[in-house]
Amino acid sequence: MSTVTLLLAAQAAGDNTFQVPLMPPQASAMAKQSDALFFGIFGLEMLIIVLVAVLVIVFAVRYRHGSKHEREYHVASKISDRIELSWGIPIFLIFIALYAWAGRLYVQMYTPPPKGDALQINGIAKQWMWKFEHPDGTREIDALHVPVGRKVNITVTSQDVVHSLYIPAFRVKRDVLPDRYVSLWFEPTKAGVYRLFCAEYCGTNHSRMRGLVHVLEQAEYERWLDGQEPVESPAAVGAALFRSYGCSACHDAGGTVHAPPLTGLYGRPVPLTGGGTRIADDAYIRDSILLPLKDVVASYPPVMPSFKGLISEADLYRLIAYVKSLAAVTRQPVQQSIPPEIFEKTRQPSKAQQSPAASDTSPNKRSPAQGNNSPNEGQTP
Ligand code: HEC
Ligand SMILES: [Cu+2]
Repeated sequence: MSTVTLLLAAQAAGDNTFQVPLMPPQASAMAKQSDALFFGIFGLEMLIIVLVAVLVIVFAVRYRHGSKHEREYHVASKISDRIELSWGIPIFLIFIALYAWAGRLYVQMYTPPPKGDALQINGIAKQWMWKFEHPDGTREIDALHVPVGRKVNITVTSQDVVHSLYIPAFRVKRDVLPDRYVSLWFEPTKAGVYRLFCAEYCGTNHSRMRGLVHVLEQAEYERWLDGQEPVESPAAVGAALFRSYGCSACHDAGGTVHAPPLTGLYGRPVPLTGGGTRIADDAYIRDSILLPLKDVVASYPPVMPSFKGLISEADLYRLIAYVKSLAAVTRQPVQQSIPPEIFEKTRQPSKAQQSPAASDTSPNKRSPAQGNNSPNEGQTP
């Protein structure tokens, strides 16, 4: 009941922009573009349908049985070729243009904005609810509060079957799969309350797997956050989990097992056993924990146990938040973790190449040797 009242109130609230009947409101930057494409294609198709229908009717009447219209007339083949080409080529070009337009929009829709640009929300779908967690750890179920005019990126996974996160007013939808992080982004342009659905049949109560997105003014959003029960930051909870799951026994300095230190890991390329690298993003860290044998860090033994089935999706987000927070920790100057002979090599080239290598904040490639615990790591010069 309250849902309906909220939505009605939102619709009544001084909203005087034109709204196409039967369409959800346009409440994101993407909505206008998506609708323009939709109506562009729809309009063109309507034109063609009407043209064909009119010709069918006209010809059916004109050349009906018994009518005296000329039927033997033939156009010279040269002219008829020209007629064919003169409608065929433009139609072809128009459809290619539509394809390019749609392709551009698709890429835009599914390329998340740069990390620093967007409010990062973590989501978990399960039968039959949506859970969201804000960067400060505030959690909500079947509701999502976001500020207006700011990009929002939701990283989401499923705890059980395939679901699909769908917010019609923002014209965004993304399938949510178990064992995988997908992201969905949008930029709300209008304060209000909008519906959120699961758009993939996922079991008995699929039709109830829905919620409301509350788009608030920035100040109101902050007030809302302040009004929520205070929670520990995800990174702090993650740090405690890192100890309780026994990760620290291997990964912290002084561990008995030869395991890579996770400080400064996030966002860097990791060299892998068997060649190749992977950027240490959320998905990589998640895989490292659940499928440690998938990508083994170069020059480390594949001894990390899999935690598949042992750690909940919610705790995984917190462990990742903890690893992420370690990236901000000041690292030892890079040269200290590079064995002397390799460090000498990096020093020899021109000054231009030397300076990024010497700075500990630059996103240096983690060379295999660097990931290795060199004898003088952790010592001060
Ligand atoms: C038995 C020791 C051990 C335990 C326990 C362990 N790890 Fe590991 N971990 C390793 C080793 C060894 C590697 C490097 C080889 C590999 O990639 O599998 C590694 C690799 C990783 C990586 C990739 C590091 C990089 O530099 O790319 C991450 C992230 C990671 N572990 C996180 C965790 C987390 C989180 C836990 C606890 C839930 C954990 N590990 C528990 C030994 C361990
Ligand atoms: Cu669902």
